[in-house]
Amino acid sequence: MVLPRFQDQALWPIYEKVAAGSRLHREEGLSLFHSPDLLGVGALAQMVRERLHGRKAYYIYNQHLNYSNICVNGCKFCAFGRRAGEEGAYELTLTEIFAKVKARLHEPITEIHIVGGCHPDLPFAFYVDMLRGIKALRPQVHLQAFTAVEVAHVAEKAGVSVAETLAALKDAGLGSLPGGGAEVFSSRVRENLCPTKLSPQGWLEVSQCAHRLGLNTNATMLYGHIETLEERVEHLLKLRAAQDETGGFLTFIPLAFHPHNTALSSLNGPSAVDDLKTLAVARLLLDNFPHIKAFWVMLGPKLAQISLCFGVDDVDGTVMEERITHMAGAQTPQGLSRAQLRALIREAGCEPVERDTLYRVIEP
Ligand code: V47
Repeated sequence: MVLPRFQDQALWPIYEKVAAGSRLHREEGLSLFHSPDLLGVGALAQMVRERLHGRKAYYIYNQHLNYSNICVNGCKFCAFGRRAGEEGAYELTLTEIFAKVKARLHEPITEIHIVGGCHPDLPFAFYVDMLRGIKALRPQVHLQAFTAVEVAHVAEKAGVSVAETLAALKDAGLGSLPGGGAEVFSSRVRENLCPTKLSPQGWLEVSQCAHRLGLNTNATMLYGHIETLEERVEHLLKLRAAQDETGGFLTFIPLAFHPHNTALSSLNGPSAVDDLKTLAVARLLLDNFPHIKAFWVMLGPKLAQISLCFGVDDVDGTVMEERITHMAGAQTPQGLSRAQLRALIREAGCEPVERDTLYRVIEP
């Protein structure tokens, strides 16, 4: 076996543990974040990525659908959310939502990713009817819908438990939950940026409740704003502990903060080195997560491509219409074609594999 070369000699003890398949701890997570040796950290993450997935890199043919941006939370990092009645607030009707689905029925979409805000007064039936109606139009599609924050909000408004809410949504066609709304599990950060949002404990409870009902979920971390590296490591360790208990997380997606049009517009957002290191450290600490995704819409296709050499095995999908990141200043395209995704992956020395939401292989 060829030994990696490290500029940072402090990486050697971590290498020994990664080679042995041993679990890394808090201090090792911090050493990785603090290491100046980006390529060394990336090489460690690649050892894990290649052990799990070889040269495979996944993508999906998906459609994003943001049904409303009206939200009671008013998070400082968000350029998408609006209060009801505020300029720029929107709310699609069921007819408009179904029209967006109908407009792309000719495409081989396998997943519709549905996210909105915490709307103050949409009735429970709206969410159920939306899922049922989309399923009637596209029976085979997987609906990855509503973050844990939205689910808790809908449950509270309807006066029913989270378990009952998830069961009703599952009955209407819900297939899994996207990973949004986790932000950073730090009370210091949340008191400052999103004091009224569902707590970290609440976010984890909804996710674990979904797992117990047989629904997979994803997990995210919004980084590159006011959080510390210690708080990032804490976030990853909390996710890892939750996954040890219920095992239903499929993918972890670090979300690179985009400051434009937000209350934090004086910040710069993360650097490319920070993006790559965060993905690599996530691959190393989250030893019980099958997949690490680089969401190309936030990172840009070029950095998402490079990230395939830093522990990442998934670049998300075709997308086609994305509002959350673009309203916060993303300069990336609205979508990528299947051919573009495959070329991007192949050029990074990986084998492109089209997947469905549950990572079953699709032959294109
Ligand atoms: O919950 C909000 C984040 C999330 C900003 O599960 C921001 O596969 C950056 O969760 N800059 C929504 N991020 C997106 C999301 C997601 C995306 C792609 C795939 C998956 C998945 C999940 O975006 C929000 C919030 O955490 N966000 N504002 C911003 N200014």
